[in-house]
This record gives sequence, structure tokens and C-alpha cells, in this order.
Amino acid sequence: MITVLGRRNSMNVQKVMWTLGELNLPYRREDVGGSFGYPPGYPNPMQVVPTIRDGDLVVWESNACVRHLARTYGTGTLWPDDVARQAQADMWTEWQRSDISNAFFPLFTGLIRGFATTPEKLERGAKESGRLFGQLDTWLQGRMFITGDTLSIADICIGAMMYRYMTMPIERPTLANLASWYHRLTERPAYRRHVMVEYGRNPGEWAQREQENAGIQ
Ligand SMILES: N[C@@H](CCC(=O)N[C@@H](CS)C(=O)NCC(=O)O)C(=O)O
Repeated sequence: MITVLGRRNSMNVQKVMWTLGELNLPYRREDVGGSFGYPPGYPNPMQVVPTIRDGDLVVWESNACVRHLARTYGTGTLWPDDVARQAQADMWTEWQRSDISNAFFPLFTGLIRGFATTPEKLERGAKESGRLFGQLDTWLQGRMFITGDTLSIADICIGAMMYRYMTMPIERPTLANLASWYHRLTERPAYRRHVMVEYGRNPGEWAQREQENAGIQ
């Protein structure tokens, strides 16, 4: 049984939950982080979520958690079994953690969570996110998913952002391949269950949704 420590409305936790759902693995999730705080002895030195326990092994850093689960339980599916596709999955997973996160997180936290920002920063974040997602749109031409015909860790790490990117009140460029890919994600039961979690429009609604999601597995 895998234990996930992390609140349900965290995008980084959602990556892990979605992975578990795709792999059909049994799990237990505990509410940690945000308004739930951190229990004594929480085994992540960074004091952030998610953290997973898989037997005696503790893993933190969301993309490392996704990789661990995919390599251990999803080789040939979420972790492709040929080296070219592994490299592509890795490449885009790194891109999620670096380029697109740098553009998207200040936009999301400024617009929805009430973190300090300015209209100029929000505009820049939306423009830069649109530009970067445009690169992914080009890559997706002729591909169902990021590494080909089947879902991989790259789709999970980037796709976990997409629900928010596509539903936030921001300007988005028209990107047909990206929109089709997103639509394919929304048809997956594990995506609907773990990622398409309403997050509210402001800090008050965010806090309310966080509590409403307490205890949901
Ligand atoms: N690089 C880390 C970032 C983790 C992170 O910053 N998580 C956020 C939630 S998405 C967090 O823990 N925020 C503080 C909190 O919820 O208490 C990862 O990918 O796991």
C-alpha cells in the first residue's frame, strides 16, 4: 500500500494521485500541507507536499515520485520501454519543472491565491505561458500524447497544470494540438478524479475548496 502525504488541491500532489489512478495501485492519502499543516516527523526535509511512502522507501519531489511509481509499476506504459521515448518523456518532464513552471506558477498564485503581484506581471506570465505552450503545441503535431500513442510521465507532469491553465480567466493563444491533447486528458477517469478538482477564483474560495476536499481519497 502506497501512502501519499499531501492535500488534494495541490497540483504537485495531483500528479502523484493521477499516476496512482492510471496504474490502478492501492493507496491512502493523508491531508498534509496548506491549512492542514505538517505533522511532527514529516519525512520531507523541504516541508512541502507531496511525499510518498512505498514500503520503507520515502520519496519527495513530485516529478521524482511520478518517475518512481512509473518505473516501478508502469514500465512499458507510463515509463516507456525504449530509450528514445524514455528520453522524450524525461525531456518534457524537465521542461515542466523548469521553463513552464517559472512562467505559470507566478501567474496562478498571483491570480488565484493572492500572492503579491502586479497587472504587468500577470500579463507577462500569461504571455510567456502561451508562448511556451505554443512550443508544446508544435511538438504535439501528429502525436496523440507527448511521447507518441500512449500516456507517459511527461503527459502527467505537464497535464496536471493544464486543467488550471485552461480554466483560469486569462488570455490564451489558439493552439489546436494542445487543445486536442487536453481534451484527450479530460476523457481519462483518473484525470477527472484527481486533477479536475475545482480550485476557486480567489484566496477565500481556495481555502474553502481545500477544506471541502479534506479526506477525499
Ligand atoms: N519541487 C517540489 C515543490 C513542492 C511544493 O512547493 N508544493 C507546494 C504545493 S503544490 C507546497 O507544498 N506548498 C506549501 C504547502 O502546501 O504547505 C515538488 O515538485 O514536489
